[in-house]
Amino acid sequence: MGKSSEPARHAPYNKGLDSTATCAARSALQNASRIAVLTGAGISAESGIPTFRGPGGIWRTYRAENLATPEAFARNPKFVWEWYDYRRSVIATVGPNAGHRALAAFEQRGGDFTLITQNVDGLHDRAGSRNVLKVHGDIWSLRCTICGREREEKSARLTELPPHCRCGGLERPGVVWFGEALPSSVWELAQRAARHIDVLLVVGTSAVVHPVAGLAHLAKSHGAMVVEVNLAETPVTSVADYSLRGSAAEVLPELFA
Ligand code: BJW
Ligand code: ZN
Repeated sequence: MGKSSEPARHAPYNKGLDSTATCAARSALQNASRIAVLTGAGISAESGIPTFRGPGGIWRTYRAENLATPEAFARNPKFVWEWYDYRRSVIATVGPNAGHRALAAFEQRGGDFTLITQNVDGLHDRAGSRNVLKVHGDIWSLRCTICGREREEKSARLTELPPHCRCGGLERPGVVWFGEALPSSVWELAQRAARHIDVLLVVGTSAVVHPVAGLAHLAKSHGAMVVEVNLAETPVTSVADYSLRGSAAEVLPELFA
């Protein structure tokens, strides 16, 4: 274990992977009965999927209003679908990284564990995680705008753009756009978990998109310890007991070692 002059309980930053904060967070996770993990785009960055904000982020190149709103889709479904088709093709060529795999392995040990993700890429599933609460939907799911039928379509490139349902209706990506409600049963489970856990681990999210951004505060106000893993400071940092500055693929295997 490395040396740190900060008291372990309130050490805000780690100082290298073997820091006091990392060791304390690891032992909190080992001793906790109920754990939830909230992930964001940062966990998939080392797999080669761009994040949304920050350097190289998707929203630095594209305007969210033109691509990730129901209004944009209503205006030009083909344009929106071309972007999603492209992203699906990028995701299909990459795989889960050590961060995804560490979470899947930890879940397989058994116990009360909830994985909540804002990511639509499906990399947690591909790493072997079960019962992933996908609060922003799934890019591999298509939903009919007329009859509501949902189907999974995993081919990297769709044959028809925009795709249509067997009822003839236009299909949309099964993701949550700005201004849309989160899938209610999934969101309910995520909030319930946040209220009943001992430790919430928040990984690779800028924590600026609501309502998910409020989960760390909800967990904290219900007595959970909050541990953050991120390259940068975020609004979660102020409520986190431990903020581990590092990449998800490096820190998570250490945390669950
Ligand atoms: C690493 C790393 C490494 C990098 N290791 N770390 C004003 C104030 C408050 C709220 C609002 C407001 N105006 C509008 C709203 C509401 C809006 C919102 O929150 N907007 C804010 C942005 C201002 N929210 C909504 O509209 C939501 N719905 C809603 O509120 O509904 C209300 C309602 C109720 C009832 C009926 C109707 C409506 C819906 C939000 C949907 C978000 N959708 C997206 C797109 C999904 C589909 C797709 O992928 O195309 O979800 S946007 C995008 O942001 C995506 C993500 O899931 C989400 C969060 O991003 P995330 O994961 O945090 O990524 P980044 O890039 O932001 O951060 C990456 C982080 O990783 C950084 O911190 C890096 O440092 C770090 N990192 N590499 C560790 N290797
Ligand atoms: Zn249909």
